[in-house]
Amino acid sequence: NKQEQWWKESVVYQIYPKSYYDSNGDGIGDIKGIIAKLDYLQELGIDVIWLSPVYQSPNDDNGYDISDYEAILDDFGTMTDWDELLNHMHSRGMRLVMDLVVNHTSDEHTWFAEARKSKDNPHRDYYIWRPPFDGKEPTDWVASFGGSAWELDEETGDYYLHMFSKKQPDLNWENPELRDSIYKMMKFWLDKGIDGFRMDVINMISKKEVLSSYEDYENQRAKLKDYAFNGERVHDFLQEMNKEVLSDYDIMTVGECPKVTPHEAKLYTDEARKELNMVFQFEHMGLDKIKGKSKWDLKPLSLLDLKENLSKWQKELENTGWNSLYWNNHDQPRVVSRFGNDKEYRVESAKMLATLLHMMKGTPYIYQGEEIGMTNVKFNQIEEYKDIETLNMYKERVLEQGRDQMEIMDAIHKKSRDNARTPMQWNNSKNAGFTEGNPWISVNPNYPEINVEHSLQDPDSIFHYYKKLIDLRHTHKIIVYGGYDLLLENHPAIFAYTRTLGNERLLIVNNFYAVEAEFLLPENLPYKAAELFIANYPVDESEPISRIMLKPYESRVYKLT
Ligand code: TEU
Ligand code: CA
Repeated sequence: NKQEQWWKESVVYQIYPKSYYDSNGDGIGDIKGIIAKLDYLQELGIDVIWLSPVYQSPNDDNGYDISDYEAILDDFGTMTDWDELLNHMHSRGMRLVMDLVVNHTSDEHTWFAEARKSKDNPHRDYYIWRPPFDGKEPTDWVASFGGSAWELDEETGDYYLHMFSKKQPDLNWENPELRDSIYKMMKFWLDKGIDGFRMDVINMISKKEVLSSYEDYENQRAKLKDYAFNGERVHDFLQEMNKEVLSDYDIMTVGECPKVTPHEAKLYTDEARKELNMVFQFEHMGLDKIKGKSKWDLKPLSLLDLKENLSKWQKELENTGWNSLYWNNHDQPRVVSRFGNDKEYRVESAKMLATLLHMMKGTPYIYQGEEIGMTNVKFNQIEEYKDIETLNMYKERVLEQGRDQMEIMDAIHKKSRDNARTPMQWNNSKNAGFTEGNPWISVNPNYPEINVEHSLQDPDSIFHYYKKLIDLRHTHKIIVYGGYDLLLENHPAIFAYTRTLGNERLLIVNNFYAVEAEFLLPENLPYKAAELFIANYPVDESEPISRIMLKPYESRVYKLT
């Protein structure tokens, strides 16, 4: 905010390697596959790639369960392939951000294999162990993927903590040797020349306070956020990490922080505090679920809620910290299906959502396939789904609780993480050109219509629109650094705002729905001329902007002078 930084001026593209491009026909995307697509990414114009985990892993959670931090998973290739990827990217002026998953390891990591051997093993304290309480779990905490967060280790009679699957034991950040081991591993990658880290659930690493209270067992029925997020020592740990590691390199850091509020986000990203550059917050991802319920318990999104929420983040982080901007990632359904209209107005609504986000202040993230308007998938059989979270939920609700199967499948169609994980759709040949073999997860059957090859050929495609948005950001500092102000706060269908830098001003107008909407320019917004920057319908540029009839999902960006 105070200072100009390359990571504030960048657009990031996330790659989920398993589903990107398979170079050798085994049905699994790989590193050589990414290298083969760098021309494509350069054409799009992105600056940074965030690569989801490619480390050695038994794949209980698709690589977010790491068994060796300094080795590449065989499915993805070799360290030589990875070195080549980095070289190719750097020679094109692209930067590489790696995923850092250090809230937990795999139970197959040598640290855990050692730790579970005996109570006095030197690695025992790398993890979080507690004796049984009254013959049962130490607390009634629940894991993110269902069931208790505690797993009994038969051998030593203690429970270990796992906030995700039982194959993802949580690391004990209270232990300084563990922290040193993590810092060493981070330096291993930084010294290879990477340009930053996306830190998986980094606001979960401090849990000490709650863990030490047992007397209170009956009252432990608090929600997850009270025992596992934003714990009391998290800022100490991040400041130490910054001092020991991050501050020695010119890199970017983004911490994935479920359940953060703007107040907490500022603590993580205030430049003066020397922790992280930005966080991924999740509030806007929760607006279409019933408050206090799980991600599967849905309600329709209200545009007023979305405006209120995104505007709050824009304003709160205006002078302190920095926002990340995203609609999608590998854990979220496809935004065009979720907040747009993937039927009659797929192209228009995808462009509208892109405009809305990319004209805001912060660093935008594009998730693979978003740039061609990929949609959610509807597999009819639960067997087609691969995601541990989806499968566990189905088992719990349908098989154990006997709930209505149709209703649960409907929730899966809307919210399963596999919506984001079907293979990237490259062309209209078999398997969308993703693989010559059998894909590890089925391709979305809409690939003959929605694919990269089409998008590249069609000058009006979503791809070309994203390319233009990225280009605008690169050429106009106001898009990066300008202040944000919401317009028409209570309008139920239009999301409009301005960006202001010095005496420059941008006007951004979006119709969020499939019916026409009338935009009336507020009177306190004087202008002499309006220059059209980008729009998702043809626009008569001589048309006055004081009153605009917006078509379904229409977006326009004007520069006002
Ligand atoms: O996700 C963290 C997280 O909070 C998840 O619970 C997320 O909210 C959920 O997937 C939404 O359904 C990170 C990774 O992004 C995810 O892929 C991993 O499974 C998880 O951490 C454990 O490493
Ligand atoms: Ca492969």
